[in-house]
Amino acid sequence: MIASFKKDIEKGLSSSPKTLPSKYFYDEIGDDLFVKIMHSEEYYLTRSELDIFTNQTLQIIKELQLEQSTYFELIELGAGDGLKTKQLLKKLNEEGYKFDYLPVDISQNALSNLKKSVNKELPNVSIKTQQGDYFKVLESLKNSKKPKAVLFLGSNIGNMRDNIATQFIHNLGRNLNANDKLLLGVDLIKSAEIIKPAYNDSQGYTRDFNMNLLFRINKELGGNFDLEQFKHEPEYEESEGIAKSFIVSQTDQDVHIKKLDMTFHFAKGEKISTEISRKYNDEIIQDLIKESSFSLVSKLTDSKDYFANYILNRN
Ligand code: AVI
Repeated sequence: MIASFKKDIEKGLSSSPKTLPSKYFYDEIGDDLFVKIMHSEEYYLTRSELDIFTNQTLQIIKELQLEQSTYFELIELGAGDGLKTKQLLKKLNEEGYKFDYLPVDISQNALSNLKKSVNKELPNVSIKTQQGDYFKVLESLKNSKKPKAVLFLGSNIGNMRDNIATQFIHNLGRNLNANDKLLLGVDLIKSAEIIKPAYNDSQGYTRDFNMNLLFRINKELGGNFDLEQFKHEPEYEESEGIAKSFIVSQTDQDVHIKKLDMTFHFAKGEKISTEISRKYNDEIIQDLIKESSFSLVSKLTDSKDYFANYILNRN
């Protein structure tokens, strides 16, 4: 981990414009902050998707074409705390469906916690956690003859650039069989008035989440970033539909990173790009899947039309 962290930080801070990969938000501190973000008033994404999973559960089951008589696998990529999925598990269980729930995550800690809570709240649900890289796990599951429904929720796909997301969907298709399903949860394009506060909450959790990148570089690589001299700055234009997070240097300054044996210069006002969170509409989704083996089955939205769950069929 430290080797790739070092390499990615060196590459990102040496490029112009400077970048830092958002995947490094998520250490123990970052995981904690992300939970706080999800519960914050301004971050509507989690609540909106939970609204769909709570109020349209039977519709989800119908659109996924799950059958009571056929054993299937419900695979979740990047399972987190499973809050939304548990609504679906509960309904499937009540209605007598036969299935294995296979949450996939890189973090064994997240999976262990999820397993404990599912075992406690839904003791009849069969949960088989899968630790590792999404595609390696999917490849290992490919030979199973059971129908599959894959969940990729939370607008996690929005943290990928469109070309990477297209590739991701393509790879998913390669690892599934005909008539398997994909449920893709995405945040929808809407006004800056709603989106910008979601990436700049009043409690400062998102600021700390973003600044955690500099904190980690200081802690793990011996950097001397003065966090007071950098500022969290989100941007969003509705016409583009992409929320962007930056860290902006407040002054002309040099930062030394011991473990890289390198010094980086930051001009006053210079921005480090740290994350993109793409927002979607039907056209963008159609564009993402047009070269893939998926076709659109249906779309469910929450009561405010903020968020969508697209259901796709593997042809
Ligand atoms: C995980 N991901 C979908 C979040 C998002 O909305 O892009 C990460 C996040 N970044 C800032 N706040 C939340």
